[in-house]
Amino acid sequence: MQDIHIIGTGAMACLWASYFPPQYKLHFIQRRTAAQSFHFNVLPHGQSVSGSSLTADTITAPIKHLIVATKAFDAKPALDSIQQHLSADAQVLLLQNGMGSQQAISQTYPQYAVYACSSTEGAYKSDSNTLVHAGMGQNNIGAMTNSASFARIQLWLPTKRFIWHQDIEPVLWKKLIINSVINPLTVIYQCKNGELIKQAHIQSHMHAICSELDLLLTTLPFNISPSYALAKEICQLTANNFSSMYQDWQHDRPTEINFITGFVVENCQSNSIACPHNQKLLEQIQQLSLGA
Ligand code: KPL
Repeated sequence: MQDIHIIGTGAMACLWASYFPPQYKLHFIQRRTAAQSFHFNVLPHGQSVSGSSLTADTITAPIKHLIVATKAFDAKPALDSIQQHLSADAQVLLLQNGMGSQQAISQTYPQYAVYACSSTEGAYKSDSNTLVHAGMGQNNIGAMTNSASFARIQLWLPTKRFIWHQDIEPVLWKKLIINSVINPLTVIYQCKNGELIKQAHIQSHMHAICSELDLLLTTLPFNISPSYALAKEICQLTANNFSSMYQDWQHDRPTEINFITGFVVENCQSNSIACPHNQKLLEQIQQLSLGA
């Protein structure tokens, strides 16, 4: 029986836990918990999932398979807090949005097999023990460190749940570009994703953001479609969704802006690309959100 450790109990943590057949032993690691176990149901199909509930202080067995399902700003601190429990051959799957946290972790822990996942799955928690798997999507996974490989990850992650990418970097960039257009603008204009492409004044703001992003894309060693077309398509496909940043902001939670627009602005600056519109967006969201 394989043990799977998962940091977090949010929507992505629960979704990934639900991928494993019952013979796997699941362990949910939380910052604090008085409970011994964690249980939830998955809607609409009604699957029931349980595992043990742990904190950094109550982990006993060495961790071999770890899924980090926190927000981007919590990922490295969470991993740091349990790193003494990782076994020498540990494999670590990172599920964070944006970019920067995956690179910081793989640079700090090059000795482990570290993987990054970019997901288009749609899921949310309707209460703390209910996961709603709202939209079927795709999990794209690739290696972040040298010892990470498809041969190793397929030994513990159900292969029908992910697509392996020899180079995950272009996949992460494409999602970053989409998130850096849609997410902050849905907060500024307080709207659903689809609304962004309906109103002329928002569209011209989108174009301004995208022309800076397109300049940044020319510095990359691979091709990514122009950012406005990418973002517009996702606005159409997810027209009825509130972006994750909108939801974080609505619930007074810290946003991932520093790992989305913050990463873009940093990269523009290091390539001497002027990005006043993205810079302004970064400052506006930082002022609106709790310190992340
Ligand atoms: O990934 C998303 C997010 O909200 O973070 C998009 C693709 C914008 C869908 O809402």
